[in-house]
Amino acid sequence: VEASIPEPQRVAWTKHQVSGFKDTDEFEKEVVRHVETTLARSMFNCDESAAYSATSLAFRDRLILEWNRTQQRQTFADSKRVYYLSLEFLMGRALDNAMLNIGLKDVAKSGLAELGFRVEDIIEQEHDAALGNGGLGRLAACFLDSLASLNYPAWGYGLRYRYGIFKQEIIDGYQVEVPDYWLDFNPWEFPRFDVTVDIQFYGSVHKSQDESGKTISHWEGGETVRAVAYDVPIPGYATSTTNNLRLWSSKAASGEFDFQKFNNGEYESSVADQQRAETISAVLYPNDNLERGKELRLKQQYFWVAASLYDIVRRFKKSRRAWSEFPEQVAIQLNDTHPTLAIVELQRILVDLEGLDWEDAWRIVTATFGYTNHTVLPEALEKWSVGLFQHLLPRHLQIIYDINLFFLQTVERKFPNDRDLLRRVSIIEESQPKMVRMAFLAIVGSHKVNGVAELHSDLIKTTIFKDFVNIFGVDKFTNVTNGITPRRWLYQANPRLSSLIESKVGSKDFLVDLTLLNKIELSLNDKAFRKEWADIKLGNKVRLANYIKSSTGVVVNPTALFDVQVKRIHEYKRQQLNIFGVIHRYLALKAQTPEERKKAQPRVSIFGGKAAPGYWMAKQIIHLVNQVGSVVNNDKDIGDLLKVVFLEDYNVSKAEIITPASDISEHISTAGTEASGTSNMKFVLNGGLIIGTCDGANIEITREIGENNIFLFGNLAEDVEDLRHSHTYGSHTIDPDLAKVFEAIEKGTFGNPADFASLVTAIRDHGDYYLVSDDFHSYVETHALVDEAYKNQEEWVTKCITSVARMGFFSSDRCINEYAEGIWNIEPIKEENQSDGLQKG
Ligand code: GLS
Repeated sequence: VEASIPEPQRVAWTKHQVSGFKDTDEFEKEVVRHVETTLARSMFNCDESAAYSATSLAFRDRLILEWNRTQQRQTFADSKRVYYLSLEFLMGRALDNAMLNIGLKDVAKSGLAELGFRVEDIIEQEHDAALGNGGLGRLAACFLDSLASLNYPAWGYGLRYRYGIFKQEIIDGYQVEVPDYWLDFNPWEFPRFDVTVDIQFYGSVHKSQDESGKTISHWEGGETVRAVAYDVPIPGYATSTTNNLRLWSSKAASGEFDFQKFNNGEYESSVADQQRAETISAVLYPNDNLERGKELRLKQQYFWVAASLYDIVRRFKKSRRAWSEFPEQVAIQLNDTHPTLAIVELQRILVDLEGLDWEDAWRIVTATFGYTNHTVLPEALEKWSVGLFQHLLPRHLQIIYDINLFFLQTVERKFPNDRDLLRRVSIIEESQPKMVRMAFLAIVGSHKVNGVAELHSDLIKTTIFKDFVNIFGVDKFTNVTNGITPRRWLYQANPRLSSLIESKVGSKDFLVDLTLLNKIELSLNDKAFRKEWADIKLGNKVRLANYIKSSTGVVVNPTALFDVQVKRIHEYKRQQLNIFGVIHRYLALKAQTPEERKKAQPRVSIFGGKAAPGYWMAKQIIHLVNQVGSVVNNDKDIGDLLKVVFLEDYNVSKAEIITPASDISEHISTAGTEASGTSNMKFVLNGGLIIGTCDGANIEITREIGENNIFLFGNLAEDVEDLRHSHTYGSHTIDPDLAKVFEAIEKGTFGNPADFASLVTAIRDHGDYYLVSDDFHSYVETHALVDEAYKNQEEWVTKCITSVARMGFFSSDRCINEYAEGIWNIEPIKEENQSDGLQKG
């Protein structure tokens, strides 16, 4: 490639090669240049927002240089890449992360100080990139950080939503949704107006025959929408590798508007096509663990998948390899079933457009894809009606039918005469209306299927995908326990704890090999270390207390036990169990004499999380938490013994403040329902303990840190079915303490009882599907143990240090290495002369 550029040109280019800033002086020069040119401002009107913009642009310039080099390096290396297809990437803020990953935060700090700004204030200016709902989207973001940090050639593909997850406001105790318009100024994306793909929808299929008599299908779409690429650089930590996240934005393929109509004065309809096209990437569906079957959602899925595959195939074709080598060059991971259409689309490209035989194409397809399942909740498993498919993607429906036919034929050969098995595993559910079962399609079209924690991976093999284990063999199914990136969730979120750990480990290497944390266990009895540890926790709690005061007006005592549950609001996650527990505590305190109360352990119960806008019960839970807060927080008898707060608009940047400040956090889902959970890992890594059920990754956390360092309670997954059955068919007696809580609610202690009736009756009268009553006693008792344990601060700190020391396993680096080896078969590509994971800056 280089040789094709004439010498004089090459000299000119090399002479002017741009290099990024390296020291404070060069950084300041870049900031001032951006303020004065890009932003057209000056020293006299540079506020914090402008300083943020200029700082980000300076860092972005640096990132993009490394991005270019990385892409060149990976192209020259010509080895296998992985493409991570995810409808959600919950990135949060980028500036702090970029500064830390490239090792130039100190440079920025001193440069900004000289220009009159505090780096912390500048970081605060950034709007979160909130293109996700919760754990699934944040996992994708952690994976991108690990992929880059480990130098894997990897791209993320997603949608560039104009509106990310809504902003949550709490008004009179109720959730109100406000649009999140985050694109006003986004320095972290590069529009690629030259990288576009036209995507078709609707239309019809007709067949023709080629010279050899082979039938060829032609799909003529009825609508075309253009996908435009926006690239977001993803810097690895302590490496020059900067990977790409490509997000697609939709616009009208026919240009801005219809000139014909415009000239005729039909102004409104002249822009209608444009608006219709732009609607596709306009909003993120705000549901976590729930699928609604809306046509626009299926359109989003196909739009994104088709654009991404076109891009991937285009890149592959440049190498002029045979199609059979495709799986040696390309691995595609399906983050949940949302991108399952990619399986069908690749088969369509190979058979209809490239002329491969069905079997050859299918071999390539199945060798390329891997599918990660993230939930067993039935309401979250995607199904699309055959009618909708027929209308929107007629050719894809035909291909799905063919995939299903060939699949069922192999099943029939292996298990002759088992009609019920065929019915159970068919990709088409013979219901009214008929439905396409996307998870089954994903399994049939992938070479590996994985769950996200051990229990979850076992459950999918024994319940929802049991038949497929019999059909394909157990080796197709595997586990990759989730992880989190220690760069954001320790180094960035908890800088003081991170540097204390660094002082004991002897370097920052634990940030690239988290198992090195075990070295701090040697300092368990070091008095100064323990004191500093406790001071840091208190400092983080003071910071959160200040935030609680400024955002809710509630004053909390930072020495009280901070009890946190922050995550999406969902009945299966059981925030209702938590708030009923809080009410129980309140009633118990009220019943005590002032003397008795003196012995009580003061607590602050902190809640946060969004409810899907259409999820009535979840909204009731939020309302109840707020109502309980307004009663308890103003009760003179109670004072600091109990405070209850609901933090508005929980998101990634708030998690960075909340997580380091918790003493205990709640991971209390009904056993068997939370596939993994990842905030449990974040809290323990930040020196907080957890109370939890034997569910998801809690189980593996327990195994790593030891049973003495976690507060487990409640029924086991294996007993859930029987318990549910007993509620329906036996006599469902409510736990007596819970009954008293209901009594207080129904007396109007927390406002109009009618507002909370559905929360009570779900448990008392409608089968208590989530086993709140069954687990209540054990939950309350375990909280009493937490209180007792917290009183012995020495022992508490021992538990915290020991737990952190043993959390090495939960790095997303470990997790990504497992995917790379066991599923993708890819190798890292490092810059020459680059040593292993050592900080450059
Ligand atoms: C989820 C699960 O509910 C979480 O338990 C899991 O940690 C996460 C990432 O694997 O995926 N599935 C889902 O639909 N939303 C999630 O957060």
